[in-house]
Amino acid sequence: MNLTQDTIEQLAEHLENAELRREPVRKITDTHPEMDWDDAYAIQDAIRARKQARGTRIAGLKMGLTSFAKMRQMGVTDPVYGFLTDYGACMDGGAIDTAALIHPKVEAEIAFVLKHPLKGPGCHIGDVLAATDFVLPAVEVIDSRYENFRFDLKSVIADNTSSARFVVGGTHRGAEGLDLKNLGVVLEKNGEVVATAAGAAVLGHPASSVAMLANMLGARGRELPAGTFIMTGGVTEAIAVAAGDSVTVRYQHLGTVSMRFV
Ligand code: OOG
Ligand code: MG
Repeated sequence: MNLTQDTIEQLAEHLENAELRREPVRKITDTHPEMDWDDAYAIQDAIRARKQARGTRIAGLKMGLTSFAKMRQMGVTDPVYGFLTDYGACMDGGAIDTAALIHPKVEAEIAFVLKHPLKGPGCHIGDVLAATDFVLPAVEVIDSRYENFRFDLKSVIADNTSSARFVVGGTHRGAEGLDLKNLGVVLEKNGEVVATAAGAAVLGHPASSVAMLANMLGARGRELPAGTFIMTGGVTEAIAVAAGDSVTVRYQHLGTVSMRFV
């Protein structure tokens, strides 16, 4: 760690205020180029603590930048993790208020709910599938607090990996008998197909994203408890949305997830 506790707290407040006031800011590595990975996750943890102190509940965890499409789009090379909040959960088929967001984008994702805890290091797809209660279709609405979505990995980790809203579909299936690698995903905006992918777009198999999360948390002495809801990362590049847009994502074997932006 290179930053003092005071600086970590101050950067957490700065980034959380950007979210709450919807005022984008410059990426924080411009002013704090010395910050390291532990500093970045410490800032994210401090944002989480600020929210929890005000009564926010943590709804789950997310992996980000797990597909080559996303890494290419954002110009980065490694996956990251963040947390989901209770106020971020939106209804399938409902309306999402863009007035509370800066520059939202949607991502089609496959989500897992665990029935057993997972603790890295050494977690692999087999451990994840054995620990999975069921999988669900989900859409993440990301909203970077950085101007023009311009960031580097440390800045985006500190900004809770652009986490903002998410919508979970109602079709849940056990992982057994589901070919998650070949599972097709079709993303439509205003009735037009704008992106397509298969589950394998995420690190070769969405379960490897969960394994990587368990291993990244394990390196920090943490584990994934039974019952954890995990979003594994966008299978395609993220698609910008604005008030008036509607989005439907069709998942092979897992139904659809839809929302409109107002
Ligand atoms: C970072 C978050 C990426 C995903 O699913 O890849 C993410 C960003 O692109 O703003 O959530
Ligand atoms: Mg995402």
